[in-house]
Amino acid sequence: MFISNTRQPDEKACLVGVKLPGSTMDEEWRNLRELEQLAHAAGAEVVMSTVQQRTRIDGTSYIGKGKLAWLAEEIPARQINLVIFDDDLSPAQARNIEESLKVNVVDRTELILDIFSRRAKTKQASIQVEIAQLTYALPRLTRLWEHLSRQAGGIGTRGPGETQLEVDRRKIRERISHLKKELKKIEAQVVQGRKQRREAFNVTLAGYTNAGKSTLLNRLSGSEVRADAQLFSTLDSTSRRVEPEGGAAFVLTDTIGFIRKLPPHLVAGFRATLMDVEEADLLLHLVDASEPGSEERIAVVNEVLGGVIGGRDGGGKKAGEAGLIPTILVFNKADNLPEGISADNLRARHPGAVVISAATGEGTGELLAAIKAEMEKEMITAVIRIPAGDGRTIAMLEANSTVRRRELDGETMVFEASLRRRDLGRIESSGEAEISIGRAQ
Ligand SMILES: Nc1nc2c(ncn2[C@@H]2O[C@H](COP(=O)(O)OP(=O)(O)OP(=O)(O)O)[C@@H](O)[C@H]2O)c(=O)[nH]1
Ligand SMILES: [Mg+2]
Repeated sequence: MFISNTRQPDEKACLVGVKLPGSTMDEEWRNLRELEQLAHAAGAEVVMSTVQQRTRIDGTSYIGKGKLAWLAEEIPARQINLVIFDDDLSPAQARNIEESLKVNVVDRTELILDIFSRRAKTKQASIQVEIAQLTYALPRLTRLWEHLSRQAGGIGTRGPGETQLEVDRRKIRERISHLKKELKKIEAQVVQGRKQRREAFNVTLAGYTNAGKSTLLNRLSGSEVRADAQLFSTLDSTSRRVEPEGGAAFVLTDTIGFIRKLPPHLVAGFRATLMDVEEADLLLHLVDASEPGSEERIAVVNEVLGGVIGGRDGGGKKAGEAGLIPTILVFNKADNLPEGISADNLRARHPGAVVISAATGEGTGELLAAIKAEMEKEMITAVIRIPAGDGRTIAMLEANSTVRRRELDGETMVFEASLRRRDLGRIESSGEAEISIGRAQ
C-alpha cells in the first residue's frame, strides 16, 4: 500500500523547527534534538537543523517564502533528500513545501507513525498503527501519490486522476473498517486475560519515552524485556509479577512511552493498550532526571494521562467514582544527574517523589516501600462468610480477590481473602455476606 514505510535507506535529512513568541530558542533546540532522535529511530541521518523565528505560522508554506527559498538552495548543495518538520503540517502546506523543495517532506506525526510501524511486533500493535496511519493518510492521498512518483524517479510526474483517488479513498476506508473489526476480536481476548489479573494489585509504569520504564520492570521483576536508548522501544504492554522480600506481591505493567505532541490518531489507536493505565490501582510516573527539561516532560505526560484517564470525570477510577488514580512520581537515572541537580532538590520540588536508578538499583528499596504503603491503603484482608447458596456473591469474590483460605461451615462458605476496599464494599451490598476485617483467628 501507499502507506508502508516512507523512509528509504541512506536518507539525509534536514530538520526544521519554528520558534514562535512564547517559547525560547533553548526550548526549540531541545525540541529539535528530540526530533533528531526520532529521525534516527526512523532510520534517517540528520545533516542539518534549522530554527526559524516567526511571529506566526505561515498558512501557505509554514515557514514563509524567504526561508523556503533559502532551503531550496541548501538542499541540493548538501544532498539532502528529506525535510522533517517538528510540527504538523496541513495537507496543503506539505504540498506547497514539497513543490518548492522537490524533496520529500514529512511532519512530526508521519515520523512517529513511521517509527511505530517499524517497532510494532504483535498483531494488535500492527493493526493499531496501521489504523492510525490510514486515518492520517486519508486527507493527504494526493500528496502521498506524488511521494511515490517522486521515489520512482519521475519528479514532477502527475498524480493519479480524480477517479483513481476516489477508488483509493474508498479502499482505504474499507481497510480501516476491516482492521477495526480485527482489533475488536483481539481486544476481546485481551480483556479476558485482564480479568484474570483483576485479583492482583496492579501497578502500571507510565512516562516519557526513554525514561527507563522497561529497565525498571526488568530490575524489579528480574525479567528481560527489551530496553534500549532508542525512542519507543516498547509498543506492547508487558506485565510481570513482582514479589518483593517482606512485602506483598503485585503485578507491574510496562506501557508505551509518551512524547511531546503525540499524534492523537495514535493515542486513539492505542486505546486498548492504554487500558492498562486506566485500570491501574497505582501509577508510577517515571521521569528521566538525567536530561534537562524534565519539568516539561512531566507536564506532557500528565497531559496525555489526563486524556487517557479523562472522559472519566478527570480521572475517577470508574465512571461515578471520584478521585485520581494514585500516582507516585519517580525520578530515574539518579546515577547520572546533571550538574546542579541533586536527589534532595528533586524531592524538595516534588514532595512525595522517589529518586531511583533503575540501572544500579539505588533507591528501589524506597520505591518498593512507597508501593507497599499505597497497596496497604487500598488492599485489605478480611474474613467473609457467604451463604453457600449465594453463588453470585461467591463468584464476585472469587473473581476480584486473592482467596487465601476457603472452607465450608455448615451452610456457609468462609473465605479469608485479600481484595480492594471498593470490591469489599460491592460484596457487602450484593448479598448477605458477613465481613470481619483482618485475618482468620
Ligand atoms: N544512566 C542510566 N541509564 C538508564 C537508567 N535506566 C534506564 N537507562 C537507560 O535509558 C535508556 C532507555 O531505557 P528503557 O528502559 O528502554 O526506557 P523506556 O522508558 O522503556 O523507553 P520506551 O520503551 O522507548 O518508551 C536505555 O538506554 C537504558 O539503559 C538509569 O537508572 N541510569
Ligand atoms: Mg520501554
